Amino acid sequence: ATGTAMNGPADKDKFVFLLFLSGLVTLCFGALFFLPDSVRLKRIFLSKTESQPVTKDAGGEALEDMMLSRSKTESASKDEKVTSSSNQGANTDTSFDYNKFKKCLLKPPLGIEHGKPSDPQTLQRREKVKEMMKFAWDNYKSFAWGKNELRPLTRNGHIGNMFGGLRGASIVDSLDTLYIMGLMDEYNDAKEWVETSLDLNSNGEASLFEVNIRYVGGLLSAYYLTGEEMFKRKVMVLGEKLLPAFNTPTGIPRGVINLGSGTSWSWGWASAGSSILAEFGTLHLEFVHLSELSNNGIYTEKVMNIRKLLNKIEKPHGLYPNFLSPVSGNWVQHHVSIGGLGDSFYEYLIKSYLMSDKTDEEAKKMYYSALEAIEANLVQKSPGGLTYMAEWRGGILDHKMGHLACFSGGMVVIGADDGAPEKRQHYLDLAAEITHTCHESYSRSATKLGPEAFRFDGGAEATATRLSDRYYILRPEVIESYMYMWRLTHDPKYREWGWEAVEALEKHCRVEAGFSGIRDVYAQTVSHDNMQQSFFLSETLKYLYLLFSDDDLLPLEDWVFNTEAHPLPVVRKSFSLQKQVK
Ligand code: DMJ
Repeated sequence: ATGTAMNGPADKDKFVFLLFLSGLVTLCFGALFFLPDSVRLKRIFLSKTESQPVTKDAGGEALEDMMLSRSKTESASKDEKVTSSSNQGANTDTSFDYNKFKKCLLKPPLGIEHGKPSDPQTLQRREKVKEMMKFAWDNYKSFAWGKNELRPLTRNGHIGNMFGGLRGASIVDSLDTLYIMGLMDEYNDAKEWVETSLDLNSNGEASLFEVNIRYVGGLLSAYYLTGEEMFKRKVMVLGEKLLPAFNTPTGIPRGVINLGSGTSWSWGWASAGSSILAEFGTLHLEFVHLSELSNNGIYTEKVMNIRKLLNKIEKPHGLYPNFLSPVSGNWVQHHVSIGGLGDSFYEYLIKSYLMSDKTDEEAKKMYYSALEAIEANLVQKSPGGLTYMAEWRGGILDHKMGHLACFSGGMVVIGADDGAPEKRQHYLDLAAEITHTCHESYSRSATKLGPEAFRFDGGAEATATRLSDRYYILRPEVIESYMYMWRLTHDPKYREWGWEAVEALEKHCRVEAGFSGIRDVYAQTVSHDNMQQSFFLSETLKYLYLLFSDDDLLPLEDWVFNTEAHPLPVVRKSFSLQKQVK
């Protein structure tokens, strides 16, 4: 014990000197961090894990560069300036060659004649859908211009709190629909608004998921379809603002982000601070394209990190529960659903594979295994012979299907060809059965529109049993499945079912100043909810228009629709190779 004790004045002097020396070293070391180029020094002195708390792997360096450019972002006043600073994060040529990209498409995006069908009745139906779009758009423009949605009964705008202070959701969501329909005056108005008035310097709390699927998706599509550089500049600024949401111990983003400060947190309603599968699992397509356009791999790294965690984690019966902790990376509870909270995660697995020019084998494997687990555990047949996808709560089935889950007919059919060859027909049949069930949920109502959720218990067969499930808010999923089923089977019944929906929308949802959701699909006299959702313009009307168009309008060989129906191009191997040799 004495060996460590002080032995007199000489030792005391040594101790004071050593203390002084260590103080000096600490001071110098600390000062390095305040030097202007401190990030590089941090890289030298800190270990990889210390310097990159956000992602657990490769993303560290790019993240730091991103954070560096972010501080420059704050001092920039114009969006365009921000873009150029953010591009400093990439270490290679940032220019995306639009003309080369166009040459790598297999077919012209708008077909030979904008997908004009030769059959007069189909053409007439398509014209009707175009008129509906113009009517919805004109009323939005007259009464809600620059707001997020139109309130068609009170003739004013709605802003809401999903988009963190961003405005014009209906405009951004409509750009591609207007463009493919050839509504060019309207498209030009929309484009001008985005250029002059879409303010990305907002400071509010946004849903990462909603901003991604509507704004990022909408701007990306607009860019890829038109080649307007302005859309690209805007989307790059916005994309960068979303990155801090991934700043969690696992890299699984939280649901809500302040677009100004970058602070993020979980939804108050999500159990135990969890993140939602359908939210963090629905970023892949857009983020891959953000990397494509910026030549900055950070976006792809973020979503690949999510993918890796989901692939690795143990799954109950092979199923993916809806709630995951962004801190521990564990499931928070065992609720599984192909409808709300889970839906588009599955959709993005198969679409990631298709969008990768069928090279993303991991996504493919995860999709078909997930589908197998869904079939084994959730797919049911009702006493009346209807196939449906039930929900699963810790092993107990809830015999209900949400309107949202009706996208799955389309999902299963677009993946039918790439699964095991012996399962192709089975998938086509499953997709057709699910789409049929969803159609039944429409045809069994008084309005011929479907409820928010329908059940298969207590004697119910594809009908809502609770008052609170009876509403229809202009959702697209059932029509989305008709569109895909039509494209892949050409069975005329899907066009007929689409037309039934058009007639029902016209009869019950069209009001004097736009389209409105309704509160009870079973009521003969409808009560309107006074909301024209932006997804009505982006999805419902677009899918209807495509249903009545020839297949060469946005051919599925070249385009994959994000979950808000914004078309994103397949990333061609040939294009990537061209980029490398540039
Ligand atoms: C849309 O915003 C998207 O389709 C999303 O995936 C689910 N909900 C709405 C439409 O119902």
